[in-house]
Amino acid sequence: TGGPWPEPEGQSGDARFMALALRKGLKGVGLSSPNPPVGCVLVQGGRVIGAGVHTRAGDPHGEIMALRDAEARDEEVRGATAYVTLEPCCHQGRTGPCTLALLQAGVARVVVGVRDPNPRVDGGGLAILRAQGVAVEEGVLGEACARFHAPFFKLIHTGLPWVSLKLALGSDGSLGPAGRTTPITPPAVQRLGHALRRAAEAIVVGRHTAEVDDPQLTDRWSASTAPHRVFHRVVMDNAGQVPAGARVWQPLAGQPALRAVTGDPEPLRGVEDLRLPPGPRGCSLRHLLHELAARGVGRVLVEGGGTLVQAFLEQGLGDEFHRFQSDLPAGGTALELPLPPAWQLRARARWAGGRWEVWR
Ligand code: AOF
Ligand code: ZN
Repeated sequence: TGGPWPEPEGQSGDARFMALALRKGLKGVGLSSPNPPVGCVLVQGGRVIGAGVHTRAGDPHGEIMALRDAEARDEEVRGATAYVTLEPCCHQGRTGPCTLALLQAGVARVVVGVRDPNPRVDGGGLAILRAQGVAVEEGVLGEACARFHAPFFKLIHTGLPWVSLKLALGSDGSLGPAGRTTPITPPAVQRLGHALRRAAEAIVVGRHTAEVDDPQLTDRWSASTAPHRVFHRVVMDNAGQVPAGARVWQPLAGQPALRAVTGDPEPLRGVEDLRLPPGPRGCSLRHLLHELAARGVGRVLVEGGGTLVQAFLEQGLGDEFHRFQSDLPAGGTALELPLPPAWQLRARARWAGGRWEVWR
């Protein structure tokens, strides 16, 4: 999911423990939205005595989970250092404030990756800790932490979820001949694809992809490890053309199927229609994103097809692009992809020398 993130093994001092906090935070990705998946590690005398992560809005924050972990392990928290990927909150929301909990537990030093841009926090957490005599360090692995929490920052600043775009292309830059289904990718690449789904709370595909590939768009996250996870399966089907028998419409627990429409097509059993105003191409994608945000979605994965990914790019509504590149031609026409220059590349795979290379 995402990455590459700094490996704790390759770091020393504060950076090493912050890398551990990031690794812990990764466990909350896909679960915590609209909240950030904050990771926290407590260290006493150079030894980790507790770790925690925020995995659900309304549940305790990462810091609280770490304090509870240390307590459960019978560890002494007084005088410890807390490593937190995001500035501890100082407000009373659904939970909190974490600053108070850290102070009460007697934590002596707090190392923070990046400030919380939430106007209710925004440096206030750091100020409170400092005022109470806690040693505060800011910006340790700051860039990595900012990148890790970028989806939350975007949600706070714009109200829109983070949008990852994914396409598998041939060496000719094409998706293959029109109307053919996407070639089956090897297990390593399928795993990467599923890791991208797992990091998202919604998947979106175009009508053509839903019809030609007939995918289920399922998430393989086990229900036992994350029973509250909701994975929205969305098809852009303006005029309601995807047949009622398509696999994507089959009901799945915790994975609601949504149909984005502009008109008033015949309703489908078990499928919720998102009625959207028309946009530059089909439905308004901006409205779609707002609708998803209203359902608590903080991360969206757009898996194709080419036209839909192009539409997101043209309208400046994508945040990162995952390109799965083969070194064999796919045999269609090259797809125009108006990628911004400073594009974030989070993961990719390439067919090279007779095998797939996968980067995380
Ligand atoms: C932290 N640690 O693990 C997280 C934080 O409604 P609440 O109480 O859950 O507060 C949500 C806000 O708290 C969220 O918008 C963000 O500013 C901060 N998230 N803060 O100290 C955490 N998830
Ligand atoms: Zn908090």
